[in-house]
Formats: sequence, C-alpha cells, structure tokens
Amino acid sequence: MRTLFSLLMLCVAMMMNAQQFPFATPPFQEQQFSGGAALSSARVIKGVRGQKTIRKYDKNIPQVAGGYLINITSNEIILAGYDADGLFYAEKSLEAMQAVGSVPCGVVRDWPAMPERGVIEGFYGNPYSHAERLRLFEFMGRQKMNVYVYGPKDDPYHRVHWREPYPATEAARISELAAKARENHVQFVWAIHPGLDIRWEKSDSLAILHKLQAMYDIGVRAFCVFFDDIGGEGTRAEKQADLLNYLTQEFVKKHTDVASLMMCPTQYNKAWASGDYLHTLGSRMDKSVRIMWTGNTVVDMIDHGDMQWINDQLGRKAYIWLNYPVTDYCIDHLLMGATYGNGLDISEQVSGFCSNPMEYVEASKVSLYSIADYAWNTSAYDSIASWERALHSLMPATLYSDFRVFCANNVDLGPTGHGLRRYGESPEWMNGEPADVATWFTRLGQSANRLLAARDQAPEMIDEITPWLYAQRLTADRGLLVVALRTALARGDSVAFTAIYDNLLRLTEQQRNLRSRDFEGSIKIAAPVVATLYVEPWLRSEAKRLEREYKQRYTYRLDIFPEQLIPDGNYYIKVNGHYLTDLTPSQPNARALFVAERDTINPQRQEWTVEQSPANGRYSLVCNQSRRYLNEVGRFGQNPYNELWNTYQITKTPDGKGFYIRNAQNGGTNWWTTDENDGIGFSPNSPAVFEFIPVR
Ligand code: LOG
Repeated sequence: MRTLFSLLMLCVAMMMNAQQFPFATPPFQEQQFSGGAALSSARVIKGVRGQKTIRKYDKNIPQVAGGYLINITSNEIILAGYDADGLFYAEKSLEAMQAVGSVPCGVVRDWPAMPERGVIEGFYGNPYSHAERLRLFEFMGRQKMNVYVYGPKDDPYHRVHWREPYPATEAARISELAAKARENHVQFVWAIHPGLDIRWEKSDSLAILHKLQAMYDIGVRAFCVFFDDIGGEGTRAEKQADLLNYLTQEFVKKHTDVASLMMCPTQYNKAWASGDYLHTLGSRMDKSVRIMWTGNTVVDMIDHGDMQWINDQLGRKAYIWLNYPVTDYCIDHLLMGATYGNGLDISEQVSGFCSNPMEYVEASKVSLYSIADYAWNTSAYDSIASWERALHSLMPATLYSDFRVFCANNVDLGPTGHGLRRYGESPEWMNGEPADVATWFTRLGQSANRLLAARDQAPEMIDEITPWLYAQRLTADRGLLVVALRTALARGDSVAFTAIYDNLLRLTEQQRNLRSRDFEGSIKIAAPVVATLYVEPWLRSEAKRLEREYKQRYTYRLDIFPEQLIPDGNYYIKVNGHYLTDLTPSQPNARALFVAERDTINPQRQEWTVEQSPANGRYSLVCNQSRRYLNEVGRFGQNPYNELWNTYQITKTPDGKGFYIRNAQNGGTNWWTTDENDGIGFSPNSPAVFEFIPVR
C-alpha cells in the first residue's frame, strides 16, 4: 500500500509543470538565513579547522569528515572546513549558491550522511574514455562525491589479462586519472578482477601484489579486488579472505598512504547467497576490508531491513554497489528518470554507496547527480526535486524543457531477467491515451528536433543521446501517422489509409534499424528504444486495430500489409489429432498439454488467440480461457509478456497443408514437436506438423 501510494505521488509530481520549479542547490543539513545578501564585493575567507584565519568559527564546524560551515554576512563570507575535503565542499556549495543568484546572509552547516559516495565503473561494454573520466571527476567534485572505483569489465588489464602490466600509454593515463581525481577530492580506487583463472598459489598472490605495487608506482593509493561473475576455484570464501588478508599485511600495512582494501564478493546479493560463504568472509577477513553488496538481487534498491541482514552476515557495514543506472543487461534503453526507491534511513548502516552507471557517461549523470544528493543528505532526499535539479544543471536553460521531455520518456527498462522496473515514464499516458494525442506526439518530435539542432550547446550529452533522439523523432512521426490512419479510416478514404500505412511500415523499419555507437566490449550493440512503457505498446496495438478494421471493410491494396500466414484470430492448435490445452489455468508456470478429446464443456481452454507481432512478424499464442501466453519453454510464463521471447515463427509445410512452429530470437531456434508427456517438445531438426483451425 505504502509503495503504491509513493508511486502515485511520484507520477503526480512528474506531471507537475516543471517550468515553475526554481533551480536551487540541494538541501543543506542545516541552514539559517537572516535576510539580506552578501555584497558582490564581500571578502571570502577560507580555512580548515584549527587554522588561524577561521579559528573563531572552529566550534561551530560540524565534527564530521567532509563537514563544513559557511558564514555569510554582507561583507564577509567565511568558508570553514572540518578538513581539506570539507573546505573544498564549502567552496563548491558557495559556487552553487552564486550560480543561483545572490548569496543570502546566514549560516550553513553541512556534512555528508554517508562517509563514501561515488561511482563504480563496473559495467560490461565500452569502458569510459579518458576524457569522459576526467570530466566525470570534475562532476563528482561538484556533487561532493568522493570515491571512484575503476573496474570496467572490458579493460583487459583489469580482468582477462589481470596479471599483465598496463602498457606505458595506458599507465600514463591512469596516473593522470589518479591525479585528476585527487584534485577533485575523489579517491581513485583501482580494482583487479583475478577470479576467472586465479590459482590459490603463492605465485598468483605475488602477481596481484606486484600489480598493485605497479599501480602504486604510478600514483594509485586505493585498491579493490573483485570476485563477481565467476565460477569454480575462484569462488572459495576462505581463499578470497586469505588473499585480502595477505594483501592487507603485505601491501596496505607496508605503505603509510594506502587506504584499506575493498572487495566485491562472489555472492554479492542475497538471492545468490548460500552456504556459509558470507559468514566465512565476514569472520575470516580483516575487519578493515570493505565488502561490496548489490542488495537482495543483482539489480535492486536497498532498504533498512536489507542492510541489517547483510551487516549481520558480514560483521561490518556493507558497501553498496548499486546496479543503477547501469544498462549493460538492457542496453537498448537509457535510464534517465528519477532515482527513487533506496531507503532514506540507511545512512548509518553503510560504509559507502556507489552507483554503477551506464556506459553513457553524460546520460548517467542524471542519476548520478541524484545519488550524490541521496548519499550526502539521505533523510532529506527528494527524488523528484533532485531529478529536476539534475536536468537544470546538466543542460543550458534554453534546452531544459526539451531535455525534460526526453528524460521523461526514457525511464523504464522493460522486463528483464533482473526484474527491476521504473515508474513515471511518459506520465501523460499513465491513464491511457492522452486527450490530445496528436499534440503530444507533435511536442515529442519537436523536442527531439530542437535537441538535435542544438548539439553545439551541449555536445557531449547530445552526441550520446542522439540515437535515442532519432528513436524519439521516429516514435513521434509514427504516432502522428497512427492518428492520421484513424482520420483516413473515419473518412472512408482507403487510398489515404494505405498510403499512410505504407509510410508507417517504412518508419517502423527505420526505427528498428537504429543503432547506437560502435561496440567493442562484451555485450551487444544497442538498438535504441524510447517510451516503451505505454507509448510504444499503444502505437503497435492501435496500428494493428486499425489494420484489422480496414481489412474487414475494404479490399483495396491488401497487399501492402505484412504477409500474414495466419490471420489474427482464434484457433484450435492441433497436432496428430490432439488439441493444445491449458489444463490447469490456475496453476502458475504450468505446461500447455495436448489432449485427445475436443472439450465441449469448456472449449475456451483449447482456443488460442494467435496474433502477429507488428514488430517482428512472429506470432504470440495466448490461451483464451486463462489469458496466459506461452513462453519459450512451452509453459505459461510468469514474467511479463516479452516480444523477444514469447513470439514464434510460423511457416507453412512444403505441401502447404500444415504449419511448423519454431522458437525465435531470445527463445532459441528449436522447432516444436510433442514430448512423451503430451507437452510441447523441442527439436533442432525434426518439426512436427501443426494445424491451425479457426474457431467458428
Ligand atoms: C556485474 C556488473 C554488471 C551488473 C549489471 C556486479 C557486482 N557485477 O550480474 O559488472 O554491470 O551485474 O549487469 C553484474 O554487479 N553481474
């Protein structure tokens, strides 16, 4: 109930007119403004606790690492840090206040709720470029994030060839990165991922030690060891713990300036936890080692109870690796909606909080901005207000509202194996088609065009999102064509209808062929999609509905519609005289079975709605009684229906009398047969012959 309510509030908030939202700084922990403003000539006096310049403010500085005080009178602005980080953050806050307008007189006391806040470059796919990382560190400094973990899965010297040293040019870049991070008060943590082929022998412990020392020699001062996404020998808890202990003794303690180690366990989320792995790590590994954790599942938001559970297992505060907004498992999507769902009461329970972003660094900043807000002042975090501030700060004011339209249509990630969904996408569609659908699509297209035309005003961001802007523009154009189809049909104009339909097919094809930038790493290239929660399904079903209606009324140019071997409709599906049936409609995940008898009492369970997907030309099979669809293993799936998995290729047999059914795309390539238990069987090469008998 509570989550339902907060979702509702989220959607309502997203629908409010954002133009009126005042751009402001994130909420400080404490602030007291007394009226009046500092003169532009006001003197700025800076210092760190204990220094002479600011001594009389010492007792008022928050006693927390990274904390600071700003004291503003009309002619003097005091910036007083608890430490050097605190002073740096005081400067950043003053800059942010100045960017809003004149600086009000009063006192700000501010400090971080979570001690470590940052980014973990830990995704599969194109690693960030050097220039992107340099920009990221500046952004992180401004947002008061203080940790960056370097662990791109597709850097060979991090993972696959972890034993090998970086070639000189790469080493020089990392050295520059470490320096740039430091300049921005960000700890640069270099991670090694040895688990794919580690041998628990002295030689490999030494290989790691040497690699860390080589990284130390080029300026790195903090380190992490990853054991995620591996199997076999590398996964042993006691060996992992011993290695981290060895490195703590032989490396960390032998230097005076190296931070305590971090590690990512193999069982890094609750769903994957089994046996005594976590307990072994927790009890055997040096207490100084920070252990990463993604939550109840790989991709999850974190709450108080979750933290209690894992902290008990580990005997220390877990270090959150948040798999958001990472998209390496749903690479066609951009995640640019509000960042919500993490508990506002967990700051005391974590040793740090890092976000694993998308391989698109600029697009990721929408969410990173909010994660910074959240980790700094957790209890005051407001996901929508923070999202709005992020949009303002990432784009010039003239592009804000177009960028907002873009982000509001790139929110949900669709059904994935990880199960996370994001609400609030295309909020005007939340209750169905908006009243003026043509205007909506017109605006969608215009904002894409304006952003594309304004590339020079924000080149890095716009270059990244350009493939999605093309998708947005095509979606808008398709929307307007669907509206035009309606009008043509209402007018009875079959010539116009078919011409528009033809156009629609062309644009759909164009959109399907969009690709994002070239891909060099371990995942597939992105084929951008937008507005997939409400708008895209509407476009497809509405076009389909109009097509059906047209076919019932007209015969003119039926040839332009995609070839359909089986017209959409209701069928019995038979093989060897047996009927495909949902025998147990209330049983989750049941198999569809073939039964000999024609069911005359309850025929609905043998009737199937067969529909061609306009997206891929394949067919979905839904039982008319239970309204359940058949998934890729011949069962009634419990995951949301997914066109990539749950549609079948249907072809005619050579004699033209029957049909073959074949899995496709994510469902594999097997042909349908029957198995010994009267269910659907699969065969790589000997298909059974099916009949599709229209229900009359
Ligand atoms: C990987 C990570 C990847 C993420 C999302 C961890 C600890 N490891 O399932 O590299 O970006 O999930 O796909 C992971 O999350 N494996």
